[in-house]
Amino acid sequence: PFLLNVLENQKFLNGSVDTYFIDENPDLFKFTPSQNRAQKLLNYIGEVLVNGPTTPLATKLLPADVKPHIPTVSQEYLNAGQEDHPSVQPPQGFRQIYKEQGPEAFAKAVRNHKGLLLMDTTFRDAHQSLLATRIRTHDLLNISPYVAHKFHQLYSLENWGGATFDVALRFLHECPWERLEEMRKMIPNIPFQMLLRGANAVGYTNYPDNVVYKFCEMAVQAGMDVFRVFDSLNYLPNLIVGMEAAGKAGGIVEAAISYSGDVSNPNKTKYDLKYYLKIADELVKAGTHVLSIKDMAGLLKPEAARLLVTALRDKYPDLPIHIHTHDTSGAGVASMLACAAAGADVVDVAVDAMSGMTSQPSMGAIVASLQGTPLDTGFTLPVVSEYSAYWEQTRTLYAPFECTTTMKSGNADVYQNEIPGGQYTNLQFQAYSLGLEEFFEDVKKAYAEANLLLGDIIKVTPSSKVVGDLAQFMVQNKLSAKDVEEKAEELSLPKSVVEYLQGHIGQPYGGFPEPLRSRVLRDMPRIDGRPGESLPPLDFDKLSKDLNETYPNVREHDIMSAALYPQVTKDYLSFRERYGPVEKLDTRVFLTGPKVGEEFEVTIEKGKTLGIKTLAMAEDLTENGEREVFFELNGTLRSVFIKDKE
Ligand code: 3PY
Ligand code: ZN
Repeated sequence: PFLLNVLENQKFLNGSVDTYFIDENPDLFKFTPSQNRAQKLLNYIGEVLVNGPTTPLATKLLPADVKPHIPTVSQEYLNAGQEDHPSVQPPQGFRQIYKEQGPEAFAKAVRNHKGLLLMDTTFRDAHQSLLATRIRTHDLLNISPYVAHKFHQLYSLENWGGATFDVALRFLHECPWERLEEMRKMIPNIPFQMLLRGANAVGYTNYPDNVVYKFCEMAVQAGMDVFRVFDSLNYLPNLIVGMEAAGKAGGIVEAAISYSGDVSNPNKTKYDLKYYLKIADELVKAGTHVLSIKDMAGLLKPEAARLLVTALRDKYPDLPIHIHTHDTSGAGVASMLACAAAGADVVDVAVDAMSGMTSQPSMGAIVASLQGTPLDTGFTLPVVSEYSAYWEQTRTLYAPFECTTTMKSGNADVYQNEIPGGQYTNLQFQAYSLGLEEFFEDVKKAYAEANLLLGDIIKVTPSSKVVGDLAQFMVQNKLSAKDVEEKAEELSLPKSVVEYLQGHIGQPYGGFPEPLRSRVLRDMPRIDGRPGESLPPLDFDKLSKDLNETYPNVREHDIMSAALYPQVTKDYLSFRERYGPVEKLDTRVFLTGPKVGEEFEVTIEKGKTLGIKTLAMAEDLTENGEREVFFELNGTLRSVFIKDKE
């Protein structure tokens, strides 16, 4: 069916049009296809079949042709029949305590708990580190009932924030807010945790304060509970904005200190125990409910873990301590066991099939190691293994994004270069896809030099990008650290480096490097305090008006997405309008399309399932350069015309 736009025009419908109406409103007389979701999805599939993937695949590997086995929750649950609204409720978890009694009671319950608690990062950091953040809502929701029923003792499930927000919109063409709400429906009992980049929210740059506040408010409404708040320079004013935003929204505030250096090495003096204890003190004063150490590069060796956690435990006997790490060197399990022994309440793990290397240490390994001890996690290996088996199969759907195409093992060289997990994977990947395997070795060395040039800074999104950009610049231009220092005035350094030196992301501990800063900036403007302080508040009403003028069906969530990622969100809205709910497709079909002759189902809403069969593609193009693709949709013949871009 086709609709004339004019039939929706109020002026026209009121009859108050004059003779100029048609000339002044040519758009109203264009035909716009008003398609249903099924037809849009056929257009999407046709597009992928004719022109290839709509999201760039990172390697030549293709998604496996498997349908991951979803483990059974329980017989009782199956008997009740419904997967999305089971009448059999999952067991109670820590979320009930938080929702009924508030964040302080939650913190107390965590602290009083006897065994070691776990946060499962499988839904966020694990795939951010191993699969370029590409895991789709579809595959998360399939396993969600199992998680709710079998992992109800988790401290939390990390399933949002960090890079997931951006990647969902930009590459997966799906709404991060809907993902959150859908997971919440299926997992009512386990606290959800997100990574909030302080004043950068889930972006790469400082936002006006009102954006950060509203973002947190909406996140809590959509089902978020625990906010791990960090700042990429451990810059307190930025951290505090994030903490206040999360706290005001009613969330559980988990302020995180990003870990760098090595507190077990007396020669590494910049980030010593005193440094961490001082920040901890500030975060406690600022009212954090839980204290977190965020070891984003996996530098916290077992002995350092023992020293740091013991010191924090002694100083704050009543405060829950939660440790995050990456297993890049291979020492992750040992370190998390050391943290537990020293009195940490919670450590981060990823399910076995999604663990190791630049991801988190293995859940199964930690569970097994503590079984029968006073720190027993309460999980059993068969349950972990079933969960892991699902992810082992699911992971093969994401073969095009596998870090293991290039990364074959852990590497303890991370202690020398201090590259965060996700960035380590990215840099290696980049080097290999440029065909410059040795380039990665050079970049890693340059990364360490660039870090020292910039003053030995904390490195995590976005400060890690500053160091990474400088390192690549040095390798590409064959510059030593000394060259950069001496030629700083003539070099056109990466934008991120210049902006960092201007103070755009905050103030580094120990100050900016001199004379480098003055040489680079000369008379350029500098920001001395908190960057967000000088940004005018975002006008949400105006943004809403602008979006509604161009896009139909704009929702409140889309407006917030646009506040954070203006262009990415506009592209997403256009895509959604054209291709419908692509997040409902199976991952292989979404990425590379079905095979000709293949039959598959898509459930677009509860009780509404489409049966689709791809019949054929026309050999010849039409006069307009379009290719006809034939389908059977619920038994009826349909076809779509797709512009062939070849
Ligand atoms: C992120 O900011 O996304 C991170 O995971 C930092 O470690
Ligand atoms: Zn991490």
